[in-house]
Amino acid sequence: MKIYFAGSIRGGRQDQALYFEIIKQLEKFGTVLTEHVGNVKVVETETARKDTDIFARDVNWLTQSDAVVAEVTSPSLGVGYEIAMAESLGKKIICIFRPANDRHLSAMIAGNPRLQVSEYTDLVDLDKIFSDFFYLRNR
Ligand code: 6IA
Repeated sequence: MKIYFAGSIRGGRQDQALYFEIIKQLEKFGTVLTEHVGNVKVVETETARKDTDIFARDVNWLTQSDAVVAEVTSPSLGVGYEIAMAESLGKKIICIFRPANDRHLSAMIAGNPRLQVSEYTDLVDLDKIFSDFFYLRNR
């Protein structure tokens, strides 16, 4: 199972430590192609790469992936774009979101009946959400 994990980069890195933990959890279910999303140094290490190379590499990985897991709590243009592209490619997709009073998920994600959006508060919730997504939905 090749998993494409999408999380905010230029949209804001406030959840980076959480992404790192989510990626570790996802590794129980398959190979995560996009480990850099959880890397504390992604902004420094990736600045040497050209945006055109980043885009081409990510689209290639997205195309190869079997499933896309998108953390959508921090709004990110790149993550939204990846979700739409994954939908067009017919990928298995789950969006995970941490609700809060001052946070509202975009209607373009929350209102799409073809997307599974799962709300969570912590990593313990994600364990069950991911098990259901990767195991139950395959049967
Ligand atoms: O719009 P955003 O930057 O928040 O988009 C984040 C999403 O786009 C992630 O899910 C990644 O898959 C992808 N992405 C955006 N930027 C990069 C990147 N380097 N390297 C790999 N994937 C990326 C950008 C580094 C830059 C801040 C210097």
